[in-house]
Amino acid sequence: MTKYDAFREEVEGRANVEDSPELIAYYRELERLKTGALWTVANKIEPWQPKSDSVPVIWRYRDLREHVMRSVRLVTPERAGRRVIFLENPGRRDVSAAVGWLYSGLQVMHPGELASAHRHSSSALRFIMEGTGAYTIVDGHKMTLGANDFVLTPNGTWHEHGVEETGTPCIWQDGLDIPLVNALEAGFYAVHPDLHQAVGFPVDDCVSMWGAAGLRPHLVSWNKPYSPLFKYQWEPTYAALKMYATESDENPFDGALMHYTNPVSGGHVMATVGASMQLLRPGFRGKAHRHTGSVLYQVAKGEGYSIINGYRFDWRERDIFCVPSWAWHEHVNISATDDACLFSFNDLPVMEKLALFYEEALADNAGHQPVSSEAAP
Ligand code: 1HN
Repeated sequence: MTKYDAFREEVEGRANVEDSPELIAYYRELERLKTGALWTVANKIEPWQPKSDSVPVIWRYRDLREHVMRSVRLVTPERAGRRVIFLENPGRRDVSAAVGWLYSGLQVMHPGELASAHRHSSSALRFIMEGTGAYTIVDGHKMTLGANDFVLTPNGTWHEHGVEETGTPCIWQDGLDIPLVNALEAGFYAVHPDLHQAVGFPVDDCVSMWGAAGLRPHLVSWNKPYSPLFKYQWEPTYAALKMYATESDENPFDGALMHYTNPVSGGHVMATVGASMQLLRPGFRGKAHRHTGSVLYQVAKGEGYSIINGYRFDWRERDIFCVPSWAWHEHVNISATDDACLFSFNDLPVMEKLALFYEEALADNAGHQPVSSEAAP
């Protein structure tokens, strides 16, 4: 029994009013006055504990890749704006979310293609899945991108993407907070007046300036609400994780978990979206916990499975899966010889700022969930 079940048993007095002809007539009168009786909706709008409409889902790359590639023949980036296949959670179709208030999609671009510049009040990121020659330009800063690199296009920045003529077809995951921004009714969107922006700085200058571990440039100031480091490369990230994994006590839930940070503040990379990479050593079997906030994972390396709300989801490189808010989850690396790495992004900066972050370890069953013998619904 969780502490919430115990709490529920102790508490009386939830709404329990039976309909009568007079009450039904009364409700109609209230409705005409654009009002309602709280006791008819109280149990729904005040759940005992977070109740996500999102369901755990895995999107396997081997199922999706061919369909993503097919879109290249069907639409151009000019026509489509962005050539993206988005991930739709069956419980969140109404807001086009992959989980909770987070959007995700797979974007594909061929060598020589480029998409026009725009900006919006949503914060966005991309995680490169395959291909060479991809680049993103953010407010005049051009960044070259390779597999497992992570790039930010923070809210309000002009951004555009392309693949060099000499490159190969590229696919990356886009992650955005669009559903959240729309829920808050704060969405703005603009196309760049010249359709493209001039590159105003040396290529990859943000990495030269802000990318040195533990060092901050003296003469450059930064006071925007997002990281000035727009690109986090895979090699130094992986090296940092391996180093951390040998030196630290293991986090029982997440193995060696590190957060991409704003080098100026040490905080999350953007105001509404955080991102992390974790390394699960060979044979790692994590314990189950749950927390508020939604998370989308992308497998950067290795093979394993996660148990989410009692269902097992087997994953391998480039698969994407989601953990809805307050869902139990535990991760396992099935290899006895190789480590596994999970990239993830989340809305935890929002939960933290609003003082809505709660976390709980599974106490029962030595910290592991019973696993359903059925496939996930
Ligand atoms: C966007 O700006 C991109 O910049 C991708 O590539 C997907 C989905 C909705 C709104 C903006 C991009 C997007 C998006």
